[in-house]
Amino acid sequence: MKIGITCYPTYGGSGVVATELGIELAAAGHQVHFIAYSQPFRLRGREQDIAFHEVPVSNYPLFEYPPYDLALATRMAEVAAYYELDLLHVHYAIPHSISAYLAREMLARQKRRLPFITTLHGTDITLVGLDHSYLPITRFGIDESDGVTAISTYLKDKTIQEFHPERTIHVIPNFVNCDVYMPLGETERAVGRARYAEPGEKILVHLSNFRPVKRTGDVVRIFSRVARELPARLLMIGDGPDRSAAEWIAHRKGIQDRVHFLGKQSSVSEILPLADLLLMPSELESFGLAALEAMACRVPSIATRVGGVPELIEDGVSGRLFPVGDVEGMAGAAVELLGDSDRYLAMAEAARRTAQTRYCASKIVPLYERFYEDVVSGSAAASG
Ligand code: GMT
Repeated sequence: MKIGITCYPTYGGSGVVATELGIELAAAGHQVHFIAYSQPFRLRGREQDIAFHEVPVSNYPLFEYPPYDLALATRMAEVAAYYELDLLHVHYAIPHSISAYLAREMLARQKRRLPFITTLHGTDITLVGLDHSYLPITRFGIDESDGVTAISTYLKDKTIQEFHPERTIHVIPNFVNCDVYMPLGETERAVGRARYAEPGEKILVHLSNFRPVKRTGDVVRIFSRVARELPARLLMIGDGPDRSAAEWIAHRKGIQDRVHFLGKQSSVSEILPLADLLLMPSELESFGLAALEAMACRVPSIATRVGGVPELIEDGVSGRLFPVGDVEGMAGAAVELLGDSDRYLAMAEAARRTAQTRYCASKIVPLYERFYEDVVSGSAAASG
């Protein structure tokens, strides 16, 4: 198939899922065309058989707000016509589903068919979509899509509850390539860990776009309590608006030499398996992709019991879950787990097993392929 994919190409889970999906689809023999304002950051070096089409947005002085969604619609229609795309798959409803709708209508005038699928990821529904100025158009984008998927049952239910869409929403969970995200051998792991920690020190990791919803301040506070009990380091991967606040907390607590802010990393699969635990104390996660990537590397998470996270992590089995803001609880659980090697190993194994048996790319990507075929053939359930 010839598939166009649009996503937010910068740091963020929806862009990561879209990019990894494009990579998997290309590996399965499909022709993949990314259409976005910049090259998706995880694509670098892995772009074989994948085309990238940049969306130029002209900034005419009259435009106080350059109309990206219109430029995107134009580029989508062009790319679809020039490369004879079978369908468009857009990640994150706003504004991508609306641009795809416009592109589909433009092509319909040329008697060309361009169905589009919208995948809902999280704040497109729970935050941005619920904003009164975006709610009606988000619902319109969902209902006009030829197929809609959500990355967790939580998000599907939330969408139905808040938007009452006419369109059926299919759950296709996020996935991880278990051959890329995997535990390292003992020697390789020891060599990698030595870059960040002394022998005998534990390594905790956090991976996000450092937005308020991720509660990166809690990450540092949890770590600060853990570091009082045992020798440990914290790796902070990513960047975003709350990074400097997190750095400030680390300094204020006097643990700045134990907290390593690594910034945006394109190869997180090389860093995650070096860690012992991942911290994800988010206010809300519709899925929690960072936790899944860590689980595939045999790294369990200490996380919050929010959104779709309990679908991914079974508390006490493949990780630990706590209420939002329960810094003490999360720190206590981390210390307990890191001090009990039998329990830790059982949990780490369960985490990897969950990733392999339920969320491996080889299991999930065929669900997308089947859905694409249904949508292209017009047999996907239209409304529900
Ligand atoms: O943060 C967002 O809401 C946007 C999105 C993104 O682009 O980073 O994240 C969401 O999608 C990820 C990938 O499907 C999920 O793993 C995240 O849980 C989800 N974030 C939230 O729901 C807050």
